[in-house]
Amino acid sequence: MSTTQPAIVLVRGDITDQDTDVIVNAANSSLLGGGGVDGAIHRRGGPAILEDCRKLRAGHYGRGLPTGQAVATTAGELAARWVVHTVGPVHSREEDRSALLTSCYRESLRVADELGARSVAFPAISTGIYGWPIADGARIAVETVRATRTAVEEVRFVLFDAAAYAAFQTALA
Ligand code: AR6
Repeated sequence: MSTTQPAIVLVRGDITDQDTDVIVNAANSSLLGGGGVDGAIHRRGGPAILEDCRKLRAGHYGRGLPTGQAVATTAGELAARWVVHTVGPVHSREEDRSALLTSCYRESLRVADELGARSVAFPAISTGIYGWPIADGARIAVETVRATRTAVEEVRFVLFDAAAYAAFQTALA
């Protein structure tokens, strides 16, 4: 695997519009859908994604996908080739779970490398329903991508709102 640093690109918009090889889903352990990014991906990608997720649950991931890990399925009707599902940690004020959030980005890139993907779109994992403060979530995302050896050439962070976009700009600077 030849590895150089991927270019990091910030986009304000909807992750389901992206034409990258991989779209990363901020999923939950059940892999069976939810709200936020997860809901949007399953809605636009169609039933083939859920079908693959059910197969994963019937096989190796009988107890679900553990927090911090990542696994690939088809992207169904999305423009991407694959969806890589990862489970972010729920934010806690009592316990430092940042290693798990770091793991989401690192493991997603590892799975993307296994697939031979050149471009990967990430949402700001855990910063919605799971409550992670956006500034810290952005810092962890950018630092982890910069520190990970990967053959992926472009990492695109797709931010839904102005505040998230600004947080990633600050983290990149
Ligand atoms: N495109 C890009 N970003 C989005 C989109 C979209 N279409 N929709 C939301 N965001 P979240 P989490 C932003 O809640 O915090 C689900 O129910 C959003 O503003 O999608 O990891 C799963 O099944 C936020 O900044 O994911 C889990 O149960 C970021 O994406 C749980 O939510 C992540 O928000 C996971 O929670």
